[in-house]
Amino acid sequence: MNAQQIPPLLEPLRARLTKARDSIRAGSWLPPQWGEVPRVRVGARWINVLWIVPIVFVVLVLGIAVCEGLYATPWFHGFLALYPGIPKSAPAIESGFPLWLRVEHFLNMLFMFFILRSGIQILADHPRLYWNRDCTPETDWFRFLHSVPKDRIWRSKDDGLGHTVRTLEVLVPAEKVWTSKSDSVTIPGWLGIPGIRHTVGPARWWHFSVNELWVLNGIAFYGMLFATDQWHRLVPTTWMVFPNALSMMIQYWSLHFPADHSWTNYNALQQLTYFFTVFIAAPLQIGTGLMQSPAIANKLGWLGVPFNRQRARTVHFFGLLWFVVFILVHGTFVFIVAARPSLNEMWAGVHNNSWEGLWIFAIAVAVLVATWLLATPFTVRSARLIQNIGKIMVGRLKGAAESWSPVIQYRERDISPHFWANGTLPVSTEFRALEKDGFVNYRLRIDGLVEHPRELSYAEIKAMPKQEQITEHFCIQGWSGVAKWGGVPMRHILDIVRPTREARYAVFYSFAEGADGGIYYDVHNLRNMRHSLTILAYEMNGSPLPLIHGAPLRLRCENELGFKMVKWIQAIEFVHDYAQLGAGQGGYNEDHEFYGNRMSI
Ligand SMILES: Nc1nc2c(c(=O)[nH]1)N[C@H]1C(S)=C(S)[C@@H](COP(=O)(O)O)O[C@H]1N2
Ligand SMILES: [Mo]
Repeated sequence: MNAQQIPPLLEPLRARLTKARDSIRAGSWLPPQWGEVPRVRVGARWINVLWIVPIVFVVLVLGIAVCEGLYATPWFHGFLALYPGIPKSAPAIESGFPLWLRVEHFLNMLFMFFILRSGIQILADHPRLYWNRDCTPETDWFRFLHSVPKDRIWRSKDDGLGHTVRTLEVLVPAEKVWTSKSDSVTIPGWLGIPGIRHTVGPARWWHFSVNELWVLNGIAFYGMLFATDQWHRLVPTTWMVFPNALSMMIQYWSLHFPADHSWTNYNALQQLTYFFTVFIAAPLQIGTGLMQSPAIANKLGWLGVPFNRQRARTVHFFGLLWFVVFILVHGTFVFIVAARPSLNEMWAGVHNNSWEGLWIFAIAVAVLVATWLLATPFTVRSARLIQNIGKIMVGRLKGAAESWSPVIQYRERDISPHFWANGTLPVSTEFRALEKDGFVNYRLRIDGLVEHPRELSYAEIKAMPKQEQITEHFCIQGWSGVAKWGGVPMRHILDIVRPTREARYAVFYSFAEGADGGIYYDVHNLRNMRHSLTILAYEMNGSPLPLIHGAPLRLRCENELGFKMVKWIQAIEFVHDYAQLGAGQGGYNEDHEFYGNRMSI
């Protein structure tokens, strides 16, 4: 039987899914919200990071005075004779700057700019950093948006009988609850890609796709480095690198710039910083980046408790700072120490005083500037294309990661005191009526490619085998939280309705609308549905599921990012294909916000 001929039994619901634009349009997107100058919390005080400017200035000037003084001492003369800046035993590189090295250096630069910008864009979707996994408001140590407004923090209240009050007094308008979307900020389009608020979808495709190219380039670089004598440039082979680096620091800081020997040797200070960048900072960024995903965080097992997502995110941010500072200082030094010879070496591969390097460098800069300027307008106009290219480049890997590891379960005491909320509550009169009666009249419709279509009442669902689990939630925007969920395993539902052989996906239809109109939905493959921790939850932290978190029923699919867990579920349809639903991307945020359908990374 041809699966496409089966009439969809949930036709009215399907009809309420909307098409979506292929570009980002200001009119139908979240309105802009500018953040503030980044601040760092010290105790109870928030300190503006711009203080760093005068502090660095004072440190630089004082450093010059101190190093000038040191430089003139007889002690330093003796020290300089012993440690001129390059260890005496350091082998000289004979191959200069070969073409492969120059090309990889350029590609690295090109990729790095995209990675940094898209990384900042992702950060702007939850403009706070924490050391704890819970992301409780006021516990952030860094932010570039005001504090979460106290009167808009959603707190579940206890009714005195040990039950969380099930409903909010009236359906809460979105403006009254500070959701994680409310928290996202606009950044300038020249800085982020594309700067527009809540464009984490396209930004992630950029970040991951270019990362893939960057990693490939890095692997080629490591390989060539060790296949030739070039590794001597970067890898110190004597402890003398440290006193020599100190010597270089005093020389530079006292404004005595010694002759540059880069053609055959980097000085000890260059060697240490380049070594750190290539062999420590870069792998650390890859590791801490991946550790923020459910697939890898769960793979870490209990190590994921001390090395939780927010710590990884914080360390990842320090890595970002390192790369930014490195690029600025490295670039500055090229120009103040030995501009022409350095450009000749790194861009033309020649060791002379010609102008050759400058021309090639100028062309490279033109390419970098052009791609920098085009990235944002191109992303705004062709967000769907970015999504499709991203899927080709990294989609398969993200999909494969769904089954990489079992999901970790936590202990009661790990439960987060605060759990962010996201999305907009259902507003239909139908839902209000159900909600008013405590969902006694609620029916979950399960239909489509199943042998036994069913309508299950709330009471029937609660009478089914119940499973409880304490798990970590990973929102694509960057926050996380641990909660205990109770509900019926999806496996049990599958046993009842028995999907046919043609069924490949389960579509979850919400009662709520998405931000851009049309009902919120998401599509999961059946393997996710058979996962031992996939449940239809009606309890949270031992109490009835609060309305804002998805009552009467919400999906928990623990190996995916949060947006895939549809709240306020009204129906489930089993289908063969999802191309004909909505805009065909496999979910509301996939259609409207350019997310991927399989997202365990
Ligand atoms: N119907 C509906 N379900 C939804 C959303 C939504 O906007 N509408 N948001 C998703 C996102 S992005 C996340 S992170 C989780 C948040 O769940 P919580 O509000 O219980 O924290 O719900 C998901 N389910
Ligand atoms: Mo989310």
